[in-house]
Amino acid sequence: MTKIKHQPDYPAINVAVVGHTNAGKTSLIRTLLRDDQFGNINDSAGTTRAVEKSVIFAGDDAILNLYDTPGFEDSSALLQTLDEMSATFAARLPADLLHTFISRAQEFPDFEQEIKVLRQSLNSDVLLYLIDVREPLLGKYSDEVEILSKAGKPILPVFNFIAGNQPALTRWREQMARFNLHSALEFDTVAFDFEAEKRLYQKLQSLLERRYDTLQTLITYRQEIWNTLVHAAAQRIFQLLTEVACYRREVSDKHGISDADVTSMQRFVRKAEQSALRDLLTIFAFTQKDIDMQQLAVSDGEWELDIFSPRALKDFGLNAGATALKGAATGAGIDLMVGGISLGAAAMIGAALGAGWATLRRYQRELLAAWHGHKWLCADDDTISLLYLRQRKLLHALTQRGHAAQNNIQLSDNADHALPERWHKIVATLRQHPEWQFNSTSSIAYQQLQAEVINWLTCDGKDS
Ligand SMILES: Nc1nc2c(ncn2[C@@H]2O[C@H](COP(=O)(O)OP(=O)(O)OP(=O)(O)O)[C@@H](O)[C@H]2O)c(=O)[nH]1
Ligand SMILES: [Mg+2]
Repeated sequence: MTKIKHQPDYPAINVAVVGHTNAGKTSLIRTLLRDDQFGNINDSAGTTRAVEKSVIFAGDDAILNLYDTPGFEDSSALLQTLDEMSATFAARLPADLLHTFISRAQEFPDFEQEIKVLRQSLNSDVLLYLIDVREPLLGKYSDEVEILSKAGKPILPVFNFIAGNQPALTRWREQMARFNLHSALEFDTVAFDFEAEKRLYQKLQSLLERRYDTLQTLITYRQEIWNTLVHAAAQRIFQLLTEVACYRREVSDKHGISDADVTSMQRFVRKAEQSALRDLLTIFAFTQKDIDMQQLAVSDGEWELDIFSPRALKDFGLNAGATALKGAATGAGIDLMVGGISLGAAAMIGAALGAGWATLRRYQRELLAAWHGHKWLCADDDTISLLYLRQRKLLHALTQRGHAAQNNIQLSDNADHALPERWHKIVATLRQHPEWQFNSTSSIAYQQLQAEVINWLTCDGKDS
């Protein structure tokens, strides 16, 4: 971790999050805090009723004080009231008008919420002005900007609900430019996109030049945390792959593979995947609501489609029919391990070479052993591939790298299905080390494989 520069002379930067009701102010703060318990969020207007402070730290240093505020409701009436008031006395600065208005708050009970916003705006260093770009460009929004401008603070418009709303976004950008607000941020508040978060801090750097270093400290710190999270998630996926690829269950020679053997293997795989899925959601502090908004096929901490369902294979471009290559031990996601190689893999190699006989000769000893009682049931390659592809997709959704792909579903679908070049080789190696299932950390070979898979998962696009 980078050592955080202590800046005792500088207080935290005060950021007021303001905007129309329901624009997503509280959601934005939750996302920045990684705290799904902060405040209340609701589809109905007027959810936040009081200013609420939260703090973003870099290490022990408070960097940002974020102030959630109630949403504006009737800004046109407010602007009219302010205009009327301004006619009655000569305010030196627009902010003086706001101060006077606030000092006479009891005369304006209808603006109780708005007064809280104005007070907080005057006490802040910068305003984040949240905009739901799906809203039409109505006068009330212009009035909001005009009122907020009177506080004399830098304003950063933050465009929310941007996914799939490009034309609306362009209109809003033009609208803000008319108010001299040329720098703005696109940020889907429910999307957990570190790049967007970084851009937010960078925009604040340009608006608050004197606080550049403080904000840089924050950017560096958050970047490290983010990298750590992504790495931890990729490591967890590799652990899942190891658990499942290394799984073996000895099959009685006398009775062959029983239903109980198959059920037990399947139960193991399901539980392993479920536990990994829950860990990934926990790492990124994702809630069911986030999952729903990202349209992930996950509910109650489980994938909706069972890992052994043919539909699940098909969804990821894995061809259930190809398992026919595997000879006797097909179906239900199972394979037979014989010696160091699975029958499925042996048959695939044979088929690929176009010479079943050569394969047979090469693995003669192991194959013979199968007939003489040393058989293990294991998960087949397709199942392990599917585990990888599903978790990779989840990771992309959690880190929002799938987000840009919303405009290009075709591309993202293909990318969802491609396995890395060395994929089958890695699975074969894992299978040969059943001891890694429970104790692997000291093995250098294991660590190398782990590093390779983590690299696939964390370096976007380079794995296919
Ligand atoms: N799909 C989607 N929904 C969002 C996004 N941001 C917020 N929402 C939803 O929009 C609704 C309003 O969000 P809030 O964060 O409560 O909005 P607010 O601006 O704090 O509202 P008030 O406190 O009432 O002024 C909630 O149902 C959120 O779940 C987003 O980026 N995408
Ligand atoms: Mg709110």
